[in-house]
Amino acid sequence: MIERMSALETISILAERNAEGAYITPGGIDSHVHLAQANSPTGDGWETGSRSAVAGGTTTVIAFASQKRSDPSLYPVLEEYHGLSRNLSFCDYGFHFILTNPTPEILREELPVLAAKEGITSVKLYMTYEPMQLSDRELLSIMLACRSLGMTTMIHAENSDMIALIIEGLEAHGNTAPYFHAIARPRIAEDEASYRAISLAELVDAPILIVHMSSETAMGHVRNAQTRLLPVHAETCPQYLFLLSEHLKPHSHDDFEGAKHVCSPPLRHDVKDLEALWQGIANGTFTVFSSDHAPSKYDHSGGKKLGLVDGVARFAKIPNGLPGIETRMALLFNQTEACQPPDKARLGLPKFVQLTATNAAKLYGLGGRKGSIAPGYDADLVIWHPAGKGEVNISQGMLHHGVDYTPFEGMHVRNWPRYTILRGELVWNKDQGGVVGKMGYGQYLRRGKGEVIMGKIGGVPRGMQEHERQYWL
Ligand code: DUC
Ligand code: ZN
Ligand code: ZN
Ligand code: ZN
Repeated sequence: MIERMSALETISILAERNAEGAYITPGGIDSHVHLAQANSPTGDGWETGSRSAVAGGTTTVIAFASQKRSDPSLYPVLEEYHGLSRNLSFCDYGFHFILTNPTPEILREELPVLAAKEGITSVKLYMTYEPMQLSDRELLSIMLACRSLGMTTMIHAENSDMIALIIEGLEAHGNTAPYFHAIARPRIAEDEASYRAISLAELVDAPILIVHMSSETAMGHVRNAQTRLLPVHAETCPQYLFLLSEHLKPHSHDDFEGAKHVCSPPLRHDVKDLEALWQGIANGTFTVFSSDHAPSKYDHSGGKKLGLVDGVARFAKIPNGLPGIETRMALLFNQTEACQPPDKARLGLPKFVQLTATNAAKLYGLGGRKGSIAPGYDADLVIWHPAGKGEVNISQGMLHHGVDYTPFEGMHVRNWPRYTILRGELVWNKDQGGVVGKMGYGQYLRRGKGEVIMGKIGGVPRGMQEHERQYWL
């Protein structure tokens, strides 16, 4: 095995042998994936999910260890999720906690220990979904605790009551087909919650990251906050850049097939929505580009068809989330100048690297080790095909995940990772052998404190002057 400190050495060896004329980028870091999670019953486990990751050029994933409301402590939760992943991963990995019951003991006593000893330095919080959602007061308490520990607070921002009201009305009118999922969760629900999340974070001067953003207005709230130097980060995902709500409509032979495109926030209606998000990619509003790989099988009695109740489609019962861990890197690389003529390219290669690897490493406490090609870093690399080679029509048959469809079926990309290298070891060889890494080679990563990438703590708040905080904080 090639040791750490040898990324550059690795490149020179590969450049001589196999990589002539090809781009080499850092191994992808997918900082938002759901694997073997209790609340996605037929989703990928670690074996299939991490195998799929390396086949798509991702060498590190950060998945979720999800607290149930009834869990009074996070230690058993972590043990459970270690148990589900230990010796099963093809890629390196860490965990974020999903907090649903933020007791004072957890915030004051457990989080500091888990950050220092277990290297879990980020949490995800939900503003929607009854079993998981938190009140504004709870969000504030968690943000404060995380701020003092140098942890990153990720937020799923949608207004729960707006959505509940619309679902009630849709169901009363018998409008329960998959398409109505996109009606039930309008952009304003995301806009309002994103603005509120930013306001809460501003009050307590805490860094946040709003996950899986899909709305131009919500993105504008983030952009404004960043302009005021607030430490507000944003994430978007392939589905919000490439897919529209028309996919939720009935397909030729299967009225329920729209269920394959049910995610939250939902796919938006208009190509203008996609264009707006591409602007956010180009102008730096988005800090990370992750898959939000949240897979459920379509054709499985316990999976997507959960939304078919006695033969009647009920969108509100369809598990939310799409698979995408393997397609993420190639879909974005295909939009760079490496694959498109200059007037068609959506982003440059440096931005591709920041969005798929470097920024996630910094934000989530893996800086100095992951996310860049430099001395002292792990030799985690993707070697692409030379220009003009390696094109692929994405199809379910070529993928390595555990689910039975891809929402990106039929999309054409001009390049695909030819080799994936994790800590100096070849783990994916597209030409010969496919996934050649060993299950269990992936290591658990104890992460350090996250860096603030956008804005700064102690910036210029609008809602509360710095001197006012001294009386209560
Ligand atoms: N949020 C996620 O992060 N993933 C899937 C569904 C959801 O609501
Ligand atoms: Zn979410
Ligand atoms: Zn479709
Ligand atoms: Zn998610």
